[in-house]
Amino acid sequence: MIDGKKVLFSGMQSTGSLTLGNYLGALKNWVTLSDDYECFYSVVDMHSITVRQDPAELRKKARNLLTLYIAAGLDPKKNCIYYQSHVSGHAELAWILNCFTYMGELNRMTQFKDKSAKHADNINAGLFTYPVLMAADILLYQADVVPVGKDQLQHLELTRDLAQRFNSIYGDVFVVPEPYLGKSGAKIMSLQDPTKKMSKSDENPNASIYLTDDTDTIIRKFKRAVTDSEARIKYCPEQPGISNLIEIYSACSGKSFAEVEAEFEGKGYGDFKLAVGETVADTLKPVQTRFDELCKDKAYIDGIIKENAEKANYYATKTLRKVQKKVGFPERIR
Ligand code: ATP
Ligand code: LTN
Repeated sequence: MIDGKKVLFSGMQSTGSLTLGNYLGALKNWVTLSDDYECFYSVVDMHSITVRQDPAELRKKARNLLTLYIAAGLDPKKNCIYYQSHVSGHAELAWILNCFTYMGELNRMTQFKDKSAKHADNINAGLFTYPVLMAADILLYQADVVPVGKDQLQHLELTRDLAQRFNSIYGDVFVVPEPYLGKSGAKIMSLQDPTKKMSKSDENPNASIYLTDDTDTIIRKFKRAVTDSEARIKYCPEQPGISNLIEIYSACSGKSFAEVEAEFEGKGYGDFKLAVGETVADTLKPVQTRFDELCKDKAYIDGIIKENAEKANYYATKTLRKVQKKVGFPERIR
């Protein structure tokens, strides 16, 4: 608890450009939560280097991501928006937690299996212990809730296990966090392969809608979206492509699946895809406008980066000192 409010932590990697999946599955929900919780929203740049990055690009993407958090509606005065790499406590707690994590637990992580298949030439130890750093992110701020997409539930389960394991040895040190899954848009799929999630690291730019795509690009990508030949607009497992578009349309328009099906009853895929494209473009427009404005105000963004890193450091250090004491590290002499 901070000032009587429950604590919320979440983060996104600064790899690639943010997609509609990130927006509907994460960012949009974050904004609605920021009144009810004391929120920490991190740009997890330390996680990003588990796969090879170009340094200048990484720096730029991290800044864009932090700016997009604000453009999407997160108020940086109310929410702690900061770079993970500016708070050394993340790495320090991760090390300690590493010593409480079993190889078998990490071996079971599906994201590790997927990413090692994708980056077979660079299966580094950081990729393997990635979930431990994520656990450190969350536990460092004593977070009660963690909004994530379904793909991250396994990592959150590990975080809970680590917190409970640590607490059972040393007493109540960590809050055991709960996942928070948003109501709609929980998992947006690739437009080119609707059995795969839409991901910012997908090599095919037509598979994802980026938050910075203009209206024409958005409409073109939806026109090309892979669907089926059933020719009916119905949400069902046999039609993953169309179901994904219904999910997107529903999340952007606020209409239920049944309402969407009724609206497009008897209409063709062409009409539906155009409507989805237009609705998505309308949803993203205000975010894009605000992003462009914010990018011009360097001093404002710099100020937020500095202030919020200090705030994050304050809370992180509080937990870290407690943990260091529990595991038996010598006291600091002042
Ligand atoms: P990468 O391709 O770099 O692994 P990603 O696009 O999968 O990235 P993350 O940085 O891993 O994105 O995730 C940021 C947040 O967005 C997480 O909360 C995650 O659950 C959510 N998210 C990512 N992709 C989707 C998606 N397709 N649908 C819904 N939510 C998503
Ligand atoms: N692993 C997450 C990003 C992430 C995160 C976190 C999310 C890192 N640390 C802490 C929530 C809480 C991902 O790939 N989406």
